Amino acid sequence: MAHLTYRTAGESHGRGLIVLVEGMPAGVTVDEDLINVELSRRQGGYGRGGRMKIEKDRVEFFSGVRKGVTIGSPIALHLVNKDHRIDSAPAVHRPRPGHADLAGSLKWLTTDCRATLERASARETAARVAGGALTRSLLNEFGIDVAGYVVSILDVVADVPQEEDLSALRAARDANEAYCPDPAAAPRMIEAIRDAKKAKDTVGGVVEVQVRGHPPGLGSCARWQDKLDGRIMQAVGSIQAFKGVEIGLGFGVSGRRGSAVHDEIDFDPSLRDTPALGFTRRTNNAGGLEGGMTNGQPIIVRGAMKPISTLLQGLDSVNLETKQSERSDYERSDVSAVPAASVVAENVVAFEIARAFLEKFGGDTLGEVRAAYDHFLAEARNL
Ligand code: EPS
Repeated sequence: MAHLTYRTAGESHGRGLIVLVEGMPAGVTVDEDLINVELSRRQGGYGRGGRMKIEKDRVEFFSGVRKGVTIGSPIALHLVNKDHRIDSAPAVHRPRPGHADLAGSLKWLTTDCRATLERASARETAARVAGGALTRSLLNEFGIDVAGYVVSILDVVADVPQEEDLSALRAARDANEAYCPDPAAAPRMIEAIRDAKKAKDTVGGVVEVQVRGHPPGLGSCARWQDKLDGRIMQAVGSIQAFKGVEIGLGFGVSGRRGSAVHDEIDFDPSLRDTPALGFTRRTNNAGGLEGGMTNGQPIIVRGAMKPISTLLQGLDSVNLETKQSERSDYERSDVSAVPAASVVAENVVAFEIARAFLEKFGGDTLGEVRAAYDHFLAEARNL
């Protein structure tokens, strides 16, 4: 039986994008609308450029699904690029500092950065969102909820209320183009993006993802490769333009004593039927992960995105053909894609949760997965 994995293919201005998801059990009813909603959220958010008026991302299933239900075979999803012109797009000789342009051109031994930038482009994140959103159909079967949102743009920082469930947070997030659940911060974030655009500049920010409703024991401390915190960090840290990932208190753990970091444990027998099996914590500085495993508390992950490296004003660079100093090339681009990146982060984290869930409870069919899950919970409640 295959482990849950996915891989993507496609260039920014090639024919389209493909994501191949292997290891989904048979019998999962696929919520195609959910995938398309996530794809269109990813295309939106304040700060996007002209490209998003051209594309209208909708997923097309090539394989693995029959009558809307998974059949256990590899699932290939396809997204079309309307702006398909990779063969006629101009060469790029002046690498943008911060972009993959220079490093990739040196790696692939070319002076034309287009060979690199076409694949390095954040267009690829549409495929990652499609793959992650597909696994939400499985997570939803088990009441596992995931939400991503923006917590800061430039120096505007949101105050995010910690709620019992994620629906209020999601509703507040969806009410503005900054994808920020703090209604006071959202307009100031939009202003920061607008000001950057006027200055022919770009801005980055921080996104956060929360997971609720998952059981304890996902991931493992037994092998470094299986540590779920490490996997989540790779998933988020590999999103285009991300430079930092934190779980829970993150870097904040280093500046406090242990007594102010570790989340003290209580037990409430009336909560035995909840995902945390009755164990409660007074704080959640661990962000739901200890020893590379879920501890039953909400998972909280943050990722920092740098400002987009394509600046209308350009930056000092070198022409790779002549080696003369010149300003970097400008291509049509976004001023900020932080709101969009919150959608990407949400769905790549969802994928890692689904992967860890199937490693613990996996089977060929949804029924077998459910039986393993129910069995585990029954045993755990009897501890
Ligand atoms: C991107 C540059 C822009 C963005 C693009 C990512 O595209 P273009 O160069 O065609 O104007 O719009 O993002 C997407 C296409 C997408 O779907 O997110 C880049 O250089 O990374």
